[in-house]
Amino acid sequence: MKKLALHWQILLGMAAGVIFALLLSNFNWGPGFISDWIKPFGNIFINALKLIAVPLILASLVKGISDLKDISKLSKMGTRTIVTYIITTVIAVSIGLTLVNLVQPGNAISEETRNDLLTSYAGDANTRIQDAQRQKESGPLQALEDIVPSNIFAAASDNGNMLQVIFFAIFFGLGLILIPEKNAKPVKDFFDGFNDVILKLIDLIMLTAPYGVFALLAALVVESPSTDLFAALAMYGLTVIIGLALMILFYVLIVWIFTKNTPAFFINGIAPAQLLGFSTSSSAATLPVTMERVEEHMGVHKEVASFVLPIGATINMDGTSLYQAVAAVFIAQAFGMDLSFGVQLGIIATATLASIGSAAVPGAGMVMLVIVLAQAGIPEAGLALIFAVDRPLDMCRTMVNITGDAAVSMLVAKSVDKLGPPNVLEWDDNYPPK
Ligand code: DAS
Repeated sequence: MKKLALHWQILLGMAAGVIFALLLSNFNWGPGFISDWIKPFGNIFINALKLIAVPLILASLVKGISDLKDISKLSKMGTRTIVTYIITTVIAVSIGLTLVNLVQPGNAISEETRNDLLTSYAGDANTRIQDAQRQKESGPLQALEDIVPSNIFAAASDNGNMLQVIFFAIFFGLGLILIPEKNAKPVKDFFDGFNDVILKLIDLIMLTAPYGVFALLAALVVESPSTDLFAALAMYGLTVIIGLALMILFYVLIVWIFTKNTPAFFINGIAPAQLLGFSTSSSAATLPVTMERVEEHMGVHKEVASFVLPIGATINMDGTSLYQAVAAVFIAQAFGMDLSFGVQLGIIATATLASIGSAAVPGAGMVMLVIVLAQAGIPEAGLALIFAVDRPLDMCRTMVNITGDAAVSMLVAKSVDKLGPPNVLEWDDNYPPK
């Protein structure tokens, strides 16, 4: 039988987890059996993802920063590309934060279920909540002071100091840019290789995802039999999807305004890449199709597309950053934490950085969410809530990541006069006609 694509396996794992737990709940040994013999596999899956977060930050940020050197060297196109990417990402995170504060999906959880959550995740939750309270009581610049680690190994070991690891990675990357090229090359080659290894590890971890989500959902059903948790998860998923849809609308509008290409033209142009991104959950796997669509059907000159899109596939993940903002605040709401405005501003910074650091492979955005939670003092235990339903959202946010890259490539092409006349669908080989 042809092997089922991974995302169908994961969706099956989710459904099987719920059905298995519901069936077992009819026998009174069900909850105990699942907690003792099934739930640990869900925790192993989560631990493996958390394990990979710090190495992923180091690898992708050091590589990303050192690659920036070549990019900014590439004259104004490089700077324009990076500035536009960062602007669209901050807009995405802001839309996510606005929506999750308006919809308040986490508050659909009853007090009783919230207490269940706090009890079953007591260790991590209480520590995080106390940390967050302590942070509130400390001085105005405490958050700034906490960014600079006094010991990188201590920072890397305590998941609570992700910004310290990010700070070190950026600092190290800058140092790498400033030393002579011949000395930097072996270090850059090391981090390129290190990055490849980490991406392979994410692939391997994601192979266990169907079993991990089976265990997570089975545990979720027996531990919080209340339907309000599932209602809250549904509201959370809906909030992410509404935010992602708003991002697509945003891209259609900016392309229409700045390049005169109509919404119909833009969507027809990018749709095949969107569908591939949706089904693979990987911007990297879709990149060749995104490039073909943008060059052959949306009028972007090859010189611009071959520069802007590969960068976008790795550092521009607007869908992911929006999802991370919604997920972080949802978990805080689920644990009854009201995040201060300052902490939410911090989420804009960490979600933007986390999406830049996220690799263009399935599940990467979920791994980097650990950073956003840790920095905001939100219990990582909440990951068990949303990891179980992550894959369908990964498919949607990857589609948005790709659409954002295509939109920015058209804006950049327009700004360097390398965009064909608007709304011309098919290009012959001697494009551009001048
Ligand atoms: N799946 C990632 C991508 O390829 C996005 C994510 O994991 O959030 O864009």
